[in-house]
Amino acid sequence: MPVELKNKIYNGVKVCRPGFFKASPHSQSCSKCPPHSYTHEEASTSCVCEKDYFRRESDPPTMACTRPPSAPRNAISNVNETSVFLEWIPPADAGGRKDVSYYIACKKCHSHAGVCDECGGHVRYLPRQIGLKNTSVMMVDLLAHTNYTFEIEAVNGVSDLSPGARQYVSVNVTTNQAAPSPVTNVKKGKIAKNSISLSWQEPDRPNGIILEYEIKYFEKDQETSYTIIKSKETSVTAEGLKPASVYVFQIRARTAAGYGVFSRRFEFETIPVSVAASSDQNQIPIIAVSVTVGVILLAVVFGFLLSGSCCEWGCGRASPLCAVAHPGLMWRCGYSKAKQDPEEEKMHFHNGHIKLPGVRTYIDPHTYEDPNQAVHEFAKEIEASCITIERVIGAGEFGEVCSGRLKLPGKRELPVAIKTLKVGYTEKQRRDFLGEASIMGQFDHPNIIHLEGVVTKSKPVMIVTEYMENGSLDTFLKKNDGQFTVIQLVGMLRGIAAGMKYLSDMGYVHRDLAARNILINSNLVCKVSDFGLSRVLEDDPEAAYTTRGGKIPIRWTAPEAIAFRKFTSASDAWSYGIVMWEVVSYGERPYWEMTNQDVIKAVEEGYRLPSPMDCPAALYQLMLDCWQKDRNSRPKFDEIVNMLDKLIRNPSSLKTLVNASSRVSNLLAEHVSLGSGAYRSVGEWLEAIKMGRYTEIFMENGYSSMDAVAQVTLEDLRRLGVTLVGHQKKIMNSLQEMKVQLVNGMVPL
Ligand code: ACK
Repeated sequence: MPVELKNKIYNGVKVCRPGFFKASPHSQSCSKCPPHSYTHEEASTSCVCEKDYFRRESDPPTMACTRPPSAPRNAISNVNETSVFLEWIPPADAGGRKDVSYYIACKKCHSHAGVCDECGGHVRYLPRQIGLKNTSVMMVDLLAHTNYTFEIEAVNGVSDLSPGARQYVSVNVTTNQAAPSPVTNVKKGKIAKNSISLSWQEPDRPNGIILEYEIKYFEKDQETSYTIIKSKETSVTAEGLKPASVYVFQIRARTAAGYGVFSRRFEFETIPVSVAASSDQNQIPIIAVSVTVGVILLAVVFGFLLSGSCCEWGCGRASPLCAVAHPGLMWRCGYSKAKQDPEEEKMHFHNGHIKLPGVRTYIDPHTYEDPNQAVHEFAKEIEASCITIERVIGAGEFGEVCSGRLKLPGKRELPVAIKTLKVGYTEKQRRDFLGEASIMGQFDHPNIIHLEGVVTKSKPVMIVTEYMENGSLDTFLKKNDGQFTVIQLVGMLRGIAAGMKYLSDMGYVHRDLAARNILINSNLVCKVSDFGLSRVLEDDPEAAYTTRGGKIPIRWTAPEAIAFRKFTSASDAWSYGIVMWEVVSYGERPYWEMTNQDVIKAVEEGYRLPSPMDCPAALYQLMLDCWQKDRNSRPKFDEIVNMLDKLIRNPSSLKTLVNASSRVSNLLAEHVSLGSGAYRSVGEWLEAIKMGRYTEIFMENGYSSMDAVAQVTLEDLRRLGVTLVGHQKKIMNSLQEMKVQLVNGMVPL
């Protein structure tokens, strides 16, 4: 080789000149120094790396010197309660190596002082913190309401040899509120033959102020019949137990963010009668008491079953006496299904027995003869002087909606939304207005709008809720068209599904789930709202009268609910599918301007909304699943939450989009002719949708008739130079709409 020839030969041994090296004296030839290395000496056995380039010990001398990678790019975050998901794209410069991995540094920051500390060992990283090969990671078990900075550093095999600054991209996030972590440490106290005392420690991560504990216990192997008691302290005594029996206890804590999960099971055994007798001088009175307790318990259980079967056989209201007779059990007996569906009842009353769900059951405020009793049962009365109204933010059915501040004694000031009841209201209006508070006050979940309390003792009557900075989801999405990553949109949908799962577990059917009834806060957390009693009948401007007399928001409602008022959690799942469609299409109106009658007809005939633009195939499939005609085939909300969690954990599953050309096929005949539609020419149509600037391009490229235009796909638009997403959307949606109208015969053929 010409380069080799220039190296000198002494005593038959080749001596490498500067710029060349020979790793072994036995090797015959000199090699040129690999990239980013040099040698100024003759007879070098290796080359030295240039400044800022390095060689690992394990790198062969023939390998180029390399350097640390540049910083990762485009990091995005998605916060879900106290978990944060981070995703980024690889660095522009891998430093010349293939062994790039990522390291996550976590810092907890104090918002005012701008000071940050290391996060400490409580944070878990999934799959790991160091040596990440993928470009995403999830951090769990963070503290609630805390500012964190995550630094995503790209490292490679020579990063630790470089004295230069670390190359990272940082992301600041604030975690949301979260339920407390489980109680882990439960100790038995005094044990008698009929009672067991317990004490426990506060959960490791309370994530807020603990409002109360719920203690669930049952006799071992008799889980179907359990008792729940509540305690504000960290100790309790369960009484009325059977002697010499093992009882299983589980405890969970509640904060403003809701209940945490139950602790693991703790088993304790009451002492036998004989032991108790020998240590107890007062045996006879105790037996008498326990017989009495037994009789009372029997009476309670009997009354309980009676009220259960009463509900099952369709009596309209549970007896208010029930609540008075055993208030401790009121959440069970007071439950009435006056307004609920018989099929839903099976969730709680099965084969004549009460199925006790793990969560409390929603109580219809209609159960109460006195609506004031219901509202005070579930909502805290607030003194008007604690509220400062700042400005009007909207209009509700009953009066203005304002924003303001709430300062309760001993608590920090909170931003709140205040719904007011206008002056001159009727008694029914007052009842309906406060009915929403009676419903909302029963819920306690981070994805359900939180009720702070009500003002009923002075005027105006008010409902005070947490403040959601970004208002209603539909308006917010329209204002921010195209501004979010798919992961952010899925995060919003996940929140809504989690809220709906909670409601369906409580046995509550929403009936008006729509993006306009979801509120969104500054952290993009979505919360289900609008629990008005008469809402579906009167309040929602989208609701229309059906032939059967009810008023229903047609575009959001399942066919069986429209046809025969079969409102269930499965019909809520249909509406959830429509909300998914609204979210992915940034607040587009479902079925555009089709009339309600045409929507009913199209859906009955098996047509479904087409995929929104740029929609991940997995999301559209979930929408179609929610729109199954057979309501039992629709996914349950827990399945929806699980599915969305999986997608969030594995974002590459969201990369496959619904094929643009197949977008229309679901709702429409694909090759429908638009020639006989509302517009006589392509120019007229484009002008009508304010896209007249493209008329010439369309005409020049052969789209000179409405029939030809009907075949245009998104790819065609891009090819024609329509690059603005907003314009693409306008044109494709208008085409879609025209085809829908034709298919439904709205435009005379
Ligand atoms: O889209 P918006 O700004 O959000 O306009 C409506 C308006 O009041 C009438 O309902 C807004 N709104 C309702 N509840 C709240 C709340 N809790 N926080 C913030 N805005 C709210 C809603």
